Amino acid sequence: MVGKAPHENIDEQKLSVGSVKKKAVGIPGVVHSLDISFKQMGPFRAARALLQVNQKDGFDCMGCAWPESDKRHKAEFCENGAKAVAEEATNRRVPPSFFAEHSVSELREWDDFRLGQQGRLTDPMYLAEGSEHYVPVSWERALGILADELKALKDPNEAIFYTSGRTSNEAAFLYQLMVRGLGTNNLPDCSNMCHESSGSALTETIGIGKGSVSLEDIYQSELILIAGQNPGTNHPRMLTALEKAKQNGAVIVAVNPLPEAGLMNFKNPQTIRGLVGGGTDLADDFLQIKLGGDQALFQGLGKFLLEEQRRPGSPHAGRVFDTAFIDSHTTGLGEYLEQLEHVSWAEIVTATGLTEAQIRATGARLIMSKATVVCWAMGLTQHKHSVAMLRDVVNVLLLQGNIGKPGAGVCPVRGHSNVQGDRTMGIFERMPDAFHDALDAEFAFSSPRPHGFDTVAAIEAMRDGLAGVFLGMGGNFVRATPDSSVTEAALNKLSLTAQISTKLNKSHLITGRSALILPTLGRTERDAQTSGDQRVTVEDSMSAVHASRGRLAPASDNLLSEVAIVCRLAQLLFETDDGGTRPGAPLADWAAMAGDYSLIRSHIAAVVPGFEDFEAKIDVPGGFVLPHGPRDSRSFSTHSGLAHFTANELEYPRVPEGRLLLQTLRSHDQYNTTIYGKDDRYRGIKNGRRVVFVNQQDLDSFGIADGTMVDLVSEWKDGVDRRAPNFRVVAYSTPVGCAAAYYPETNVLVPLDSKADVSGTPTSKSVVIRLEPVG
Ligand SMILES: Nc1nc2c(c(=O)[nH]1)N[C@H]1C(S)=C(S)[C@@H](COP(=O)(O)OP(=O)(O)OC[C@H]3O[C@@H](n4cnc5c(=O)[nH]c(N)nc54)[C@H](O)[C@@H]3O)O[C@H]1N2
Ligand SMILES: Nc1nc2c(c(=O)[nH]1)N[C@H]1C(S)=C(S)[C@@H](COP(=O)(O)OP(=O)(O)OC[C@H]3O[C@@H](n4cnc5c(=O)[nH]c(N)nc54)[C@H](O)[C@@H]3O)O[C@H]1N2
Ligand SMILES: [Mo]
Repeated sequence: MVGKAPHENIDEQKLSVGSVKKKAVGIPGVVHSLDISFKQMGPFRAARALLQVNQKDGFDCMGCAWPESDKRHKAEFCENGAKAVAEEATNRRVPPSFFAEHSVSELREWDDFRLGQQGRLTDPMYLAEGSEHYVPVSWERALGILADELKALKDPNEAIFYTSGRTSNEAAFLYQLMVRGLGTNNLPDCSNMCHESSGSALTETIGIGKGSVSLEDIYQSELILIAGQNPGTNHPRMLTALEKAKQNGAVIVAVNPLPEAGLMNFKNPQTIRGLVGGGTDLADDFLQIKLGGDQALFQGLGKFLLEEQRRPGSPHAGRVFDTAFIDSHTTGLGEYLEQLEHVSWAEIVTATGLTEAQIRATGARLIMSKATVVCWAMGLTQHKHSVAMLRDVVNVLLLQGNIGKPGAGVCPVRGHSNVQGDRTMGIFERMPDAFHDALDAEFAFSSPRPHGFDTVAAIEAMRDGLAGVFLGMGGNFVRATPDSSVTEAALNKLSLTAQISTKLNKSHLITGRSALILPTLGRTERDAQTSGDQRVTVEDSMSAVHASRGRLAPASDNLLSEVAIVCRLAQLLFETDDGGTRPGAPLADWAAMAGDYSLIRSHIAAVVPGFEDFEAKIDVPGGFVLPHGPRDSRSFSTHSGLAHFTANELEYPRVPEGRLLLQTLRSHDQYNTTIYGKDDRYRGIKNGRRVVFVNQQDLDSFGIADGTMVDLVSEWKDGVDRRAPNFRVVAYSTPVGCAAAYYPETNVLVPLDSKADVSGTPTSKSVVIRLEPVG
């Protein structure tokens, strides 16, 4: 049975705005996801696919990086997980005849939704210089073209190797080995745009860039702060964990500019009460914070704790801080407290838009809690001062010893299902020396040590004519990155762009002078190699590594696995005609590894700490948890061996008169640049995506009515007006001065050099804009 794809782009004429929902999931969620599943897969394939999601012998859901609980439901059901599966396991196909029919210029006019809806790519395709149509090529020819272009570069640093976070550990490990074998560390990844700020802040302060909590900690926590995250849409299975925490007595505080439905009330689709009853109220308090105000909030919380620790009449005087923990495990308290003394409540109130009383009340909750977790996602990582903001989150947790004890810790909730694992495997433009040393020893070569380009630096290099070839291991680089016009022009300058992809997207259409599409297996599909069917592994947000095995028939007979593509390319790059290894190249048996992924895992075991006995450990259902010093033994591998308090000057965005601060975020019907549908059910939007959410008070002061069509124009210090045309204004509950609109339509507004200090992450959650009524 072959599904039908829609013929049209999203028709914004049909856009309608209804009421905002206060409850997440329940029956509407189940109905909506089954509807999408049946349209894409048909009922039989849908049932087969959905029954294997996150089961111990099934595949890992590519919907998000939230961990699986030990007691899995027969269908670990999540509305958006089901949509992610449907998107990959669809019956729709993009065969070579599709490209004969449609030129690249024509396809460039299609929106992201319509492109993605066409279905799965089936054959390797080549777009020759000057040509308007992709034509089918053999794998041999496709990989030959790519290898020849790479070999022709004057310097390996003219090649850029992007990775999106769906890639398995096995493919990621071989990919970085190939890239380093070629002689460069140019390994930008989606993480540069995502949780890089978390990694930077956590590595500096606690010695490891990963979260310190397990699911059990969430269940046992007494207080959970959820800041800058919309789990109802982006991590729906997290709501089940929060519901359980709540049943165990946890208090939940939501910190967000928007009253997100999932944070307010959850109707668990796994339970009858959830489906037909009133659901569970999750957030006890909602702090409707201004965009970028979180550093001020956490400084305010620190200040309150300090005041209570010192206030003579306070019932908690002298007992607020965990002095035993502070004395034995931390350094830098003095400078931090001095900073808190200097910051004023007035400034904290201005920066947050909250009242002092609200902040003190949250501080009082901290004092009452013996075990506190802070969870966050993009709302905290995509600002100019995100790293400082997250250091201040760590400060507050350290004051009360909330790291490395049951029910407490830092919980950066990752996005892509294996983004954390890809980092562990070496997808990073600046891996530590210890990793390079181990890699060199295992493969008898010298990996390059100078740091490579991150995502923004890669775009700058392309723009400045310093790059020649781009290879994407998954993802949709041109749409995910900031400053769309600049990035598109930068890619056009290359000699070749090649994409290893499952689905058609804009990155296949905005290309270098020539381009390749290398279609690959998805995670739901059987991966048969010479030694038999293969499994791969992934690491979730809580450092648990486990196996994933696809069982559905591949979308086409002409797909190669990501591992096979890398191995075949590496053979062309590194092997001599008689099968030997070129001088200086890594010593590795690429053909054997492609035939049997357990050989890759034995190399990983030798290179990456924590993966000893890798193969045996993934035979255990549910896999194993990687070591984490702060979580396991309160040991901190910072240069001092202690956890670091840091003194950070208070920053917050300042927006000129008549302007708004825009955050770019996800609707309920999208997965990053993949658009599943046209609705954002919880926020009341139907049949359209070009909407901008603005506070009524701002609209009144601008004299703009709800429903008006406007252009969004971003203002930046370079004086360039970046414009996203034709958005419908929606009056919405958001703090005064703060607006919201969907990504990737708004990426054109994010200036390339507007990025976070230290981490380099584009500031996708703080873009200064003005509204210009159309016509
Ligand atoms: N269905 C689905 N699931 C996904 C994804 C998807 O696109 N669709 N994407 C995956 C990926 S890669 C990622 S990284 C995650 C993203 O998960 P999220 O981070 O939840 O995604 P966003 O939609 O960017 O939402 C940001 C949230 O932070 C709030 N926010 C914005 N700015 C601020 C701020 O300054 N302060 C505070 N306190 N809050 C703020 C917004 O109002 C919003 O609720 O989800 C992953 N899972
Ligand atoms: N303005 C703005 N920009 C942002 C963000 C934001 O909040 N605002 N968020 C940022 C974040 S958090 C992230 S993570 C990035 C996401 O950036 P990316 O990871 O680059 O984008 P995706 O949309 O997830 O990539 C989708 C494509 O991946 C391919 N794909 C899917 N599955 C597989 C697979 O199994 N293998 C392979 N090889 N390919 C596959 C498909 O072809 C699909 O079209 O975007 C960032 N950009
Ligand atoms: Mo992400």
